[in-house]
Amino acid sequence: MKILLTGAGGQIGHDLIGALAAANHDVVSTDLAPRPPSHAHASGSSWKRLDVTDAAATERLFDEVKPDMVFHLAAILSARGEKDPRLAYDVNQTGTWNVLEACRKVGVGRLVFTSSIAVFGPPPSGPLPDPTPDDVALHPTTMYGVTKVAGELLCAYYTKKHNVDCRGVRFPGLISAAMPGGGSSDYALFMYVDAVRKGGYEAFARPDTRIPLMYMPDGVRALLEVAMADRERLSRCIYNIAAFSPRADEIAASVRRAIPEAQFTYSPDPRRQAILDSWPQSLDDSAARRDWSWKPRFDLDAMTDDLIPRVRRMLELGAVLSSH
Ligand code: AKB
Repeated sequence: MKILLTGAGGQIGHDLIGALAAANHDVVSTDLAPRPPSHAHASGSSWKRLDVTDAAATERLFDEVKPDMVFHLAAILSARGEKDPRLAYDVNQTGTWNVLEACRKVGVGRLVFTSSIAVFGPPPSGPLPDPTPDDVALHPTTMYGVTKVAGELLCAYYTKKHNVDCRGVRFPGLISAAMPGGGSSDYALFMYVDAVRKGGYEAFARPDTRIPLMYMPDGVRALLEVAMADRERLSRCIYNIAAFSPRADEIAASVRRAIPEAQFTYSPDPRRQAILDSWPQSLDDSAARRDWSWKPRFDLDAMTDDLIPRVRRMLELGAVLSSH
């Protein structure tokens, strides 16, 4: 199958390109930026420049490539989006519109959308139910969340009206040995990275912060499973998926199993803490489990055991990550 990725230079693209290529798909990776050195493993797949905010360029490239399926990953995440809401609106909202319109005009049959737990926020009537199901009223508190809600609704609209078969998942905070990109959930990854390279980490979140998290291999598998599922099995377009929901200090304890000397302190950043506090503590993913047999493979400690050697390798290869 010919598969085009938008935003391929980000954290998900890093692992998704390899998984698609391993399954013998013909992968065309696109991003505003050139292929990052961290994506050198994907040098077999082609890389093209695409700014999804440019409608004409998006349609032109889709027409040239004529993909069977598009994974739409391009997005500005929650923390960066609050620093530059206009940019988040342009990339996430206008970009998603442009990608859907290009699919409609060029006749791309299927689009896979990456939504997020950021679509949720506390309703006026009280806290979110825990676990939070797929269908609660959505009250996002960030521009990222607002645009992801709109993207989900556009996906349902294009599926119904324009025969573009859109499906996708609401990702928890994703953790992997790759560059994160301006998310509020990044504290969780930096607990690993800074424990390895500095012997500890000052988290920008409180120790009792609890949000849904997922290890990237499960996240990539979820995307592939929902992408390839028979349409008749899907009762909705976008699904909650869940793996584990540790407190920040439980992540620290898990890291200390592997690096006993690692020191963790907590200095909450009010803006990012408010975003984290607005998200669900855990997700109900029973619809994904029922419709396409979704099941995570990694719990917190299994992720820790697999991830720490990968973080070591990433740092040896010279990745430069800023903790803030
Ligand atoms: C973020 O923190 O903004 C993202 C997300 C949870 O979608 N990682």
